[in-house]
Amino acid sequence: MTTPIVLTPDQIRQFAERGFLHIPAVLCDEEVSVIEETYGRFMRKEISGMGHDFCDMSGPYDREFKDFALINAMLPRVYAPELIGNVLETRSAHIAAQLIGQDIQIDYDQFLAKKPNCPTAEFSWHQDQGYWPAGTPDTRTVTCSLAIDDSLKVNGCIRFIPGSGVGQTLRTHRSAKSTREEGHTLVAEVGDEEEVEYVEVKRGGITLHDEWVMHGSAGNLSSDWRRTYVIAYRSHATVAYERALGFTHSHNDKVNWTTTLGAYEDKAGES
Ligand SMILES: O=C(O)CCC(=O)C(=O)O
Repeated sequence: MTTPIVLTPDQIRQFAERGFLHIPAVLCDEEVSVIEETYGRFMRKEISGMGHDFCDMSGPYDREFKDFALINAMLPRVYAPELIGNVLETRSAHIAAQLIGQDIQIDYDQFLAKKPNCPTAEFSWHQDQGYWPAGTPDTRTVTCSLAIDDSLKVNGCIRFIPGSGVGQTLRTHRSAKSTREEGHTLVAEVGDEEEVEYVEVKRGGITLHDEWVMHGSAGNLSSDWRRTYVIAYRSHATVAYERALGFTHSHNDKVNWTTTLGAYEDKAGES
């Protein structure tokens, strides 16, 4: 068993002030390889019964698998319970608790993979809170992204606007496509003068971000995949509150909940 990662006061301050943090080498190569086996089953579309939880984040739900640009496997631990308790879950839970408190649990998990040579495999600028129900009293969130492949500028690594979430103000989000049926992602405006920081992460490293920081990623211009494994932590009270609204982070949810975009009647999911 490895020694748990203890964050320094500077790392905790960085997360609070900038809204994100990069920690290299959280998992070793062999540990990533174990996760990769299950990951591969999702990427080959071998897991059945996922409905809209297996989709292309950048396109319509009825897009054919062969045409996917940005593969999204939502809630993988629900569909492959062997993931429960894996090494990333254990280590990221311990790290997240140091950032936002001990009263937290996994809210959702997600596999995201950008196809090689795919400029459209992008995440528009957004705040995660823009995807989630408005009115949740306690929004504290840590979203952890593990780099399965080296995540580089050329393959569309995550990028942030440091400090953009400090006021906890939600910018106006609109659908990145003309309707959300044509593409699930949302986009918020970024000013020309805003400083953008790209975070390149080696395989086994993680980034952590909060629910207010503006972030996104460009398309994949390399000839290799960019695969990430996301686990988001929120408080027990918040998870209970949002589940009572019927919001489970599944793209199969059929609920009415309100975001900045207004009420959705159907197919409301999240990032
Ligand atoms: O890793 C990326 O490309 C962006 C993912 C993202 O926006 C998120 O996890 O909230």
